Amino acid sequence: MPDVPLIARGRLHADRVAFRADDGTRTYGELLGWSAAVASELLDGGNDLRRTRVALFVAPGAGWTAAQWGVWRAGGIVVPICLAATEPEWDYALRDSEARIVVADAPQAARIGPLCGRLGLRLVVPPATPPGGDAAALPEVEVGRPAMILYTSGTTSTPKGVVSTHATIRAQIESLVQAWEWTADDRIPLFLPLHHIHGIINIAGCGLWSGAVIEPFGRFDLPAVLDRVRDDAYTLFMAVPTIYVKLIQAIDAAGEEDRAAIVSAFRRLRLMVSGSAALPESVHARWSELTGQRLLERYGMTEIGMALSTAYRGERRPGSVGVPLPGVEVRLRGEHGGTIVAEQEPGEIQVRGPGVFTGYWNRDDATAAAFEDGWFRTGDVAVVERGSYRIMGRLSVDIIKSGGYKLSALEIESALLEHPRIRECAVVGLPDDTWGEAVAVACVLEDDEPLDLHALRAWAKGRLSPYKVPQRLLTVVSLPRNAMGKTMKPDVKALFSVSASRSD
Ligand code: MLC
Ligand code: AMP
Repeated sequence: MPDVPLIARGRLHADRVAFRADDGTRTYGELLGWSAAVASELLDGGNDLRRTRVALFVAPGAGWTAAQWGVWRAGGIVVPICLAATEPEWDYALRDSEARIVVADAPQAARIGPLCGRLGLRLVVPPATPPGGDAAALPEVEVGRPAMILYTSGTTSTPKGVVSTHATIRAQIESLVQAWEWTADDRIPLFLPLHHIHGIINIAGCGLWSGAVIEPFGRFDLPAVLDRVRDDAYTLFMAVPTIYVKLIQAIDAAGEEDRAAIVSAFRRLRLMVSGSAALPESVHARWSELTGQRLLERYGMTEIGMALSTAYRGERRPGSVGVPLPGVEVRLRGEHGGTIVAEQEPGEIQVRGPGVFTGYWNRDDATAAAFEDGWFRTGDVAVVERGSYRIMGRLSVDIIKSGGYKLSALEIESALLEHPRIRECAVVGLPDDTWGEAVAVACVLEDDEPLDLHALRAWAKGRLSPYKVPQRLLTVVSLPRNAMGKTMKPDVKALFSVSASRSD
């Protein structure tokens, strides 16, 4: 019986440790038994889930993978859910994906249970440890079957579900395993969330494919991660630029002895990678000066996996995201059509290859609009500079990247407009040394009373994930609009710099 690719790979490493955590280790063999038990429970006497959407509401770790593999082995589609999101956001993802089942560990089940009840969804709480015993017969799952739906915010006011198949996932993983020379001797920390590809594909997916050891953290716990780095627990480290900024701050603040131990431990890693947002050249330079590590920078997107990477063996120029990864085709498209061939001429990055997603869930129009002659339109603009790509920015002003999370200004605006005192608002991303961009909102109020940022944040945290909540607030008499009445976002950004220089 053919297995889904990642599970077939797991069988090659059955006796090796897959996850190491405070509460012990789990081998690949245990993951196989555990996931078979999850699959049996999901099937509940049936023989194939036949693409049923199963939402995953499980803390990062071996239990998460057992659940993911269990859904796959039962023939379902995994919909990973952001644990830090709010109930309205969970409600949206569950309804939009037309999920029928939610798999949750016991602590998460207590949080999502009431919503499952209201939506009439089956809640499955798998065993907390790998059980013994026989599993039911499992269906044959073809590699072209949809495997995962990831929600991504973008140029629409509601997130879209990005559908990938087992074949897409295999292609995304194989490309990275080859380019970055993953082996079964690798050990990597996993502190990024498991509802985005950075954590799911680049870290967990590649690690499990290779038979490596993954060390999960519930969140980015900086002191705990640094302790394990000092223990030489890892060979690889993958993070977003904000995390490197936070690590630099921690190292700069450490006493001399600690600092020497930390930097020499980082120096011993075989590879450190940055991605999901632009790595400032100053951070690249400072990290290299401190640890001797030249960060490998790569560029990717939920819809395509990773597309560009600087060299594992070779040059890693600050500001550059390198060249296409194995199996990925990249072209730059000019403003007026036509493929750009000249260096230094900007164009939209378009991508083609087996790692590209199959479409947005239930959004044929959005899917059609996202492709041009079979090439996926990323909406990111780049130039080629001395043979490698440099990202210049995005075509849409409504997309913000904060700490590696992609946020939609439109989605945040629509939530903020529900505030009883906000008549109009415009959300923009402002340059920020730690977060890359910080969410800022300019508001026109219903009355003349001041609106306090802390109060607005507290209110918004009931509606939006914490990382979407504005960090800056400006109240204005009117928003800058063009003759068509459309808000002019560059002018909104300028309002914040005027107000900052006034308060200097
Ligand atoms: C946390 N906070 C943020 C934030 N993360 N604010 C803005 N932007 C963010 N990204 C806020 C919290 O709400 C909290 O506010 C305060 O900061 C401290 O929270 P924290 O939880 O202690 O922060 P920390 O753990 O340090 O989180 C930072 C982070 C996290 C960088 C670890 O944001 C993160 O995991 N980012 C990575 C997301 C990711 O995986 N992106 C990849 C997408 S895939 P308060 O008010 O409570 O004090 C993709 C494709 C590709 O992009 O190419 O990879
Ligand atoms: P997401 O849609 O969450 O998968 O985020 C993908 C987006 O992150 C891309 O479209 C880029 O805008 C951005 N991104 C990812 N990696 C990089 C990078 N190395 N440099 C600049 N932007 C990046």
